[in-house]
Amino acid sequence: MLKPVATDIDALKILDERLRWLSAWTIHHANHIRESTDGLKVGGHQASCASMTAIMAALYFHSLGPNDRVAVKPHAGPVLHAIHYLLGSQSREALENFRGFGGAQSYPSRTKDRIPVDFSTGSVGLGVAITLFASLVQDYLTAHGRMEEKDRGRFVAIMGDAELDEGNIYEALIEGYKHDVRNLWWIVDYNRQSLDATSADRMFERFDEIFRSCGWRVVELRYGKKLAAALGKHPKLKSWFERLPNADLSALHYQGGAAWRSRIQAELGKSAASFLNEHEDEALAALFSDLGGHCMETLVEAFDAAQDDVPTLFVAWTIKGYGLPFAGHKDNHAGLMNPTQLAALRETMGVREGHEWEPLEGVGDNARTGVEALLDRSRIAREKRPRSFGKVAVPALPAPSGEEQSTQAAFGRILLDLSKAGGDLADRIVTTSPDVTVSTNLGAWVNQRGLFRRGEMADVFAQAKIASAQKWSGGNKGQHIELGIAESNLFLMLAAAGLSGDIFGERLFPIGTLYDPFIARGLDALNYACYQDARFLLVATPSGITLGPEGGAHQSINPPLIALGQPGLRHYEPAYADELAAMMEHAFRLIDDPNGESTYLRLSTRNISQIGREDDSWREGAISGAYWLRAPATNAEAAIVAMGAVMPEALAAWEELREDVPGLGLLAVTSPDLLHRGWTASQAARWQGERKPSHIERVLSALAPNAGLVTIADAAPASLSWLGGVLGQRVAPLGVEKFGQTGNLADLYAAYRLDGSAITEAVAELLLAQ
Ligand SMILES: Cc1ncc(C[n+]2csc(CCOP(=O)(O)OP(=O)(O)O)c2C)c(N)n1
Ligand SMILES: [Mg+2]
Repeated sequence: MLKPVATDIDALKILDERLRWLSAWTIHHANHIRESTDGLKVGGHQASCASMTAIMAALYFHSLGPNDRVAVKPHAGPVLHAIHYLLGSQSREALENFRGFGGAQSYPSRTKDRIPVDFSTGSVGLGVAITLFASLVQDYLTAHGRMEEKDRGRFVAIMGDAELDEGNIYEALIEGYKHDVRNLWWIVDYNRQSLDATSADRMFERFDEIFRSCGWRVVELRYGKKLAAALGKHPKLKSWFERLPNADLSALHYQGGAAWRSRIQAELGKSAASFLNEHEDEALAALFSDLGGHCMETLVEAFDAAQDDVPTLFVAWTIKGYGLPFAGHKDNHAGLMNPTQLAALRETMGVREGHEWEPLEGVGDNARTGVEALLDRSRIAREKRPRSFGKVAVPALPAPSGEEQSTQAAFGRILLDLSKAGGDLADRIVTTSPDVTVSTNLGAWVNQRGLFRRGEMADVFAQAKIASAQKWSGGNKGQHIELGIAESNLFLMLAAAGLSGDIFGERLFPIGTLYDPFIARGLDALNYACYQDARFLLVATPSGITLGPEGGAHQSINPPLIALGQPGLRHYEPAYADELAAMMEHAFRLIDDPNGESTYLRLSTRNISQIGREDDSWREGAISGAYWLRAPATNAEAAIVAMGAVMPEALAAWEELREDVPGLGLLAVTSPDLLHRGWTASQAARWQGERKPSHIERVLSALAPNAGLVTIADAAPASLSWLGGVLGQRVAPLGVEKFGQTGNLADLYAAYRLDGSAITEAVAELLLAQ
């Protein structure tokens, strides 16, 4: 914590102006000065930036310590870049190329920006909530002795007021309350404008109540010092001001001093005469613009006063577009100043034409020393930390034994065995689940490793000697973070824990479990986690219509297609327990590999007979996405291509057909996702002169060029049907295209054509059609 000296406030005010100028100029440059080759609007949000330059100056140049981490409102990205430009950690070149290829990103990006971005933002609400889960991860690491108390930081989210409409914020708030989260500051840029218009008055103060009831301290920063003093002297004026609806307030800010005067005259008459006489129009506009979020003294005082660890919501009143010609206009969200307006702003900022990029241009000699000193002190807090990988040894994971197993049960066994064997990896695993811990087979692991709680949580049922297979006690050393049923929180938890190597320098191996269909519930948060390159293992089970009696609401159909289109996440779908063990081992390695990624395992509750193996040759193929479970004869006319839980049907059909269709192959697909990626990468490489056939091309070239493929998966058939495009082979796709329903496996597989006879018929048709 940097203690302010009197001159710091002046320096901070100067830096506030610099940020307003540089953010506006960066956006202006990209739109009006940089040559456009495609005629597309470049865009940017000058008004949203101007709204919070004071807040960000107070934070970055005064309040933040080296261990604090911030999620910045996405459309204030240019302010963050301007901060780093002033600190010397952002280049002019990157700013000149704002929103251009390889330039500063439109919205702060951990992976794409060269400046230290603690959390990427873009999809509003998610950046806010991830700070809460990051704070929970910090508590976890300190409780586990992986981090020292003195290295703890605060997690700050700077958000727009309309961002408060995102439901995921309240899901996080509820979860946070249960876990007694702390060290959080959420700062609302309360400009009462969203994208489309001004925001609804009826929510005023309701947000405060919601947060307070979840244990937060709410600090309202409504007035700057000058406005507070002026209104303090005029109680009638104050209550008039406080009753102004959002839209009226914004309109007055836009219209300026004369409009304030005539409105006050009309509504307060004589009682406001002396006040109005004391102020010229311009002074009136300036006075009413002195809201808390623009007043440096107010901000610094408020931040200094909140130094304990109580989670705090600051509601900082602001004007959208503060200091810009479209301040307060309801349409200003994507508004851009025209060159004349920009030139006028430049003049008022004391910036000479041609010197627009000079960091401290227009700052007088007297003030410069103080500003430079403040920048120097702030610099240490904001360095980009190297990412941390490759430090954890991942042991071989043996497959659980058993003639018949489901992949879901095998998952639980593998984790249990790992827990019993102990070691660094086991100690760094943190599991989490939105109220489906037991039903996704994490129970045995939790029995071993316990729930994570700050403070002890006794297992009341166990103490009362009530028989239960599941221990449910928690404490500081527990390794399972139990969440309420909110899948979005699961993915944010995985994102935060999956960034622990980057944020805290301590790698965790987060494993999250949920039912496969409910991935869709948290999809944007999942994408958000992947976009930041968070590393985790997602285990989705049960899946497909194979779930049987649970029925259509719980039977997933399209997650393999989701995974096919999701960068940063690799999908594996094992049929057998030994495949699963290999995949989990690989997934752990990928978590701790600089070039790795996260893994999604789609598992099933179906018990199936395990396969006898002659050797380990299947393993490499299984990790690469497919292997021949039954090798085809050279130039075979047909193959069955199957994935996951329907493998027994595929094997049975293969047995039945092998005499009639000599050389018939059975390909076990373990990852359509990896096969597709390999295929397209190899195509792209052709144009770079290094064409090597991809795994799936090599595998399928064992068949005749015009061979027929019967593809089958308990999922959307498009997961596998594209395989025909690889070598131009013909395809008969089987899979689930309609909503599922209750039933036993035989009935469901027959009705949805996932059974042996569907495969036999499809093979016959392909052969006949030749
Ligand atoms: C999930 C999501 N939905 C929609 C958007 C598009 N969007 C970007 S900013 C914005 C309005 C933001 O208003 P507010 O949070 O008050 O920020 P301000 O610009 O007023 O500071 C919207 C709808 C988005 N980025 N993310
Ligand atoms: Mg707003």
